[in-house]
Amino acid sequence: MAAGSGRILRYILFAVFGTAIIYFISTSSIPSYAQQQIPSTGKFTWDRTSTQTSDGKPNSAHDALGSEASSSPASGVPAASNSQSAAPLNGITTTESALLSPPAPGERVNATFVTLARNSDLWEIARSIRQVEDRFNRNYNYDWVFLNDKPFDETFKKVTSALASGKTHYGEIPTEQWSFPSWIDQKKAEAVREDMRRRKIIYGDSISYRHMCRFESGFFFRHPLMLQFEYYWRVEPSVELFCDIHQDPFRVMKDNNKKYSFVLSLYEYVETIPTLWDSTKKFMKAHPEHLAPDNSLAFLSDDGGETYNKCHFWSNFEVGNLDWLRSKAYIDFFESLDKDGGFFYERWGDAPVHSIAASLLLNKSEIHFFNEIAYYHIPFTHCPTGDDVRLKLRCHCNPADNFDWKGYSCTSRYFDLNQLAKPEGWMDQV
Ligand SMILES: Nc1nc2c(ncn2[C@@H]2O[C@H](COP(=O)(O)OP(=O)(O)O)[C@@H](O)[C@H]2O)c(=O)[nH]1
Ligand SMILES: *[C@@H]1O[C@H](CO)[C@@H](O)[C@H](O)[C@H]1NC(C)=O
Ligand SMILES: *[C@@H]1O[C@H](CO)[C@@H](O)[C@H](O)[C@H]1NC(C)=O
Ligand SMILES: [Mg+2]
Repeated sequence: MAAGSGRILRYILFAVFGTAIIYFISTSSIPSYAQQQIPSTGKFTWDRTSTQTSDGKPNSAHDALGSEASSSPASGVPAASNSQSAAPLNGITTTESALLSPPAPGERVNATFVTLARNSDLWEIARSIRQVEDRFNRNYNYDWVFLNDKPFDETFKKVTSALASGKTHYGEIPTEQWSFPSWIDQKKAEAVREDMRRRKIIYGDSISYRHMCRFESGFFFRHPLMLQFEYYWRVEPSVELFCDIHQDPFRVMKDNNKKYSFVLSLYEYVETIPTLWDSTKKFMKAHPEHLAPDNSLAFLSDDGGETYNKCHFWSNFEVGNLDWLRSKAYIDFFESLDKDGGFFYERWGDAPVHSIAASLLLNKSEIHFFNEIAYYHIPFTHCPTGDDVRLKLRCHCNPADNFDWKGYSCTSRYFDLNQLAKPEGWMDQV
């Protein structure tokens, strides 16, 4: 007994002492410049930022399809509840983030980040948002659209709104865009999944992965929340950015008339798309009017279009033009593929679908490679070739990890096809 209460006493003393130390550290470590910046009105800088994040433009489109018109808990009252809950934490106040990281000059493009995610992806997408913000968006404050086949929960909205510097929007996906179309034979689709499960094909037995790929192929750009934008940048959970981004990628796209862009390219896993090229050829025959005169067919095929070489741009990173995806050419392509059923009878990914579309429907000059955006999505890294670039942009990727010039990348092909000079030093990385 005596020994037990002695231990309890020690715990209490330790806790009190520890709390005192933490209090001392937290109060004494506020830099003096930060204290000077605390507005005397008692308003904190995050009151302003959370006002921005509470919801998107009050637009009737937000109410459609169960998308959350107001991301703040007090629905319909923009600017309200988020800031109230953000009471100053025990003497820790935000420094004036706008002063530390002032808005970049120049006009913003009509653009947004877009993320498809589940509530359970919260902490993985939080990492991605933080990196995108630190490396770029904290000076640009572009909006961020989150889409989900289920309603986002309050925690997801609270955390992501706090991390994003622009307005955040949360939307639900209509059921018909996340389910089997009427013409799909469910028994046949089930047999395919069972077969792919036995053959251990990645995501081969997953229904939700197929809905995801179909949604990213044909619907995300038509969601009501996306209609108000012209350009998008897709961000997935657990991606990394290794360099500062000094040039607004949306601006690069717009000013140079680019419609689609990539940082990594590779060969697709053929088991997932055995008949995708047959469907593509059918489309090309039916719609020759949609093929761009100066297209990149040679990126996709080594024999003038007879067979597909499996090259595709990796679509977990994309900066692209939404109006192009909403064009008749793209929609006709998607609908033609969708009717053929390969999203369910095989496991067509949105990466080859977007890539084939970009290569056939766009002129070569409309597809852009962002060398200066250093990026990682498991298991591949794009680390910019060129020592100068990496130092100037304060990159922290290891150039030896760069995938661009390795044998399984298609990026060399893209350079050759477009007669672009490869960055100096590429030969050392082959
Ligand atoms: N809402 C929702 N998002 C999903 C689902 N499955 C995947 N995603 C999202 O779709 C994207 C691709 O999924 P991911 O698991 O990263 O696939 P991978 O990159 O091909 O391995 C990510 O942004 C995921 O958060 C799902 O069932 N529901
Ligand atoms: C942004 O682009 C969308 C789609 O093209 C368009 O409908 C909208 O009017 C544009 N908004 C502004 C402010 O230009
Ligand atoms: C591609 O370029 C040609 C001229 O070479 C032009 O007529 C055509 O409109 C362009 N197509 C697209 C999709 O931009
Ligand atoms: Mg992913």
